[in-house]
This record gives sequence, structure tokens and C-alpha cells, in this order.
Amino acid sequence: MTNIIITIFERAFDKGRGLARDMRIRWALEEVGQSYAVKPIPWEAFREAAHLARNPFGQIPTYEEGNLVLFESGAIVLHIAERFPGLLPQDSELRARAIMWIFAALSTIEPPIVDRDVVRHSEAGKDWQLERLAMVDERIRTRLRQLSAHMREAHWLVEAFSAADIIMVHVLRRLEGSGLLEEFPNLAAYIARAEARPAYKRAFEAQLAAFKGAQ
Ligand code: GTB
Repeated sequence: MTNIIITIFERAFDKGRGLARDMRIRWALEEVGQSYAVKPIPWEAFREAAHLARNPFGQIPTYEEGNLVLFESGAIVLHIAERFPGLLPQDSELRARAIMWIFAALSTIEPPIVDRDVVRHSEAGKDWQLERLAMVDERIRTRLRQLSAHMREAHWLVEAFSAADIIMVHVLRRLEGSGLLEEFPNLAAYIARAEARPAYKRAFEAQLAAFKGAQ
């Protein structure tokens, strides 16, 4: 029996569609069968000392378990995968490859996807916005093409489902509505396969319920 607490948005601006990064933590905990409590953080508290003590960058999600306090969703999911069985292969080479894919998702695939939202929201109205959006979309397409070619018909990144799939699928889901995922049917099928997992569904419903409960 553990006592895990994660921080979440008090009012998620994705309206509870599972796009905020606490979804990664919820999903990993559901996969390993660990219950958790949530601490909703209102916007005005993001830069307060109590939250900065959890995360010096004033962001969610964070993870608390006894004296251990972690931030960075990738590090938290990796910790969960190392702490509880089921999310990393036993074989050391496969395990190293799964961890490599966590880093690949976060440092090679996610940056242009986040940049796309910066262009859409923070750079709205600039006369170069559409030109830059097209450039960013092309950078994303390059990464999706490479990932698609690597995965071919594979169900998961490294043999069985692992923590790497949690991070990769969540990173890719941020492109929902862009039309880019539909260009790569094996990636769209990969996401659908992950979303069909009972643990994913429980995590998604919990995030949605938290959003609705805050209304
Ligand atoms: N690298 C960190 C991690 O992986 O944990 C990044 C954490 C992060 O960006 N957290 C966001 C945050 O706290 C919440 S998830 N922002 C407040 C701040 O920086 O002050 C961001 C999020 C929300 C909604 C969508 N969406 O709708 O697509 C996507 C991402």
C-alpha cells in the first residue's frame, strides 16, 4: 500500500481530454495497479513557494511518495516503472531500449509538437504565423515518417507494452485534430491500440472527472 500524491491542474485547459501531462502519470499508475491521490493546483498557486518546493519550474505534474518528491513526467514514469513491475522488460538490453525510447519521445519527437502549439497560440496574429506553422508541421512530419518507418506493423516500441509507449503515445496524442497523424496509418493504429487499454481508459476518465468536478 503506497501513499502517492500527484499534482494536477485545478482547471485543465484541455478540458480534461487527457492531454495535460498528469495523464502520463495516471496511466502508468493504473498500469501497475497503484492507487493515488491528486492535489489540484490553481493557476495562482503555480508560482507559490509550496509548489516551487515540489517543482522549481512551477509546473505540473509532480509526484510525492513519502519523502520522495519528483517532477518531470518522463522521470516520474520511469520511476514508477522501476519501482513497480510491469512497465519495463526484465531483459537488460530490452530494458535499455525501452528507456532509450522514453528519451526519444521526449527529446526528439515532443519538441516540434510543443512548438506547434506555441505557433498556434502564442504567435497568433503574427504576419509570419502561417509560414512558420507550415515549417513546424514539416519538421513534425519528418519525425512521424521516421517513427512510422521504424515501427512498421509493430504493436509496441519494444516487444511488449512498456513505459516508453505511455510517453510516446501521450506525446503523439497532442497532434489530435492537426490531421498529421492520419497521414501515418500505423501510428494512428498504435495510438488507438494504446487508448483501448483498460488502464488508459481509467486514467482518461479520472482526468475528465477531475475537470468536470472543478466546474
Ligand atoms: N517537461 C515537463 C514535464 O514533462 O513534466 C513539462 C511540464 C509542463 O509543461 N507542464 C504544464 C504546466 O505546468 C502542464 S501540462 N504548465 C504551466 C507552466 O509552465 O507554468 C501542459 C499541457 C496542457 C494542455 C495540453 N493540451 O491541451 O494539449 C498539453 C500540454
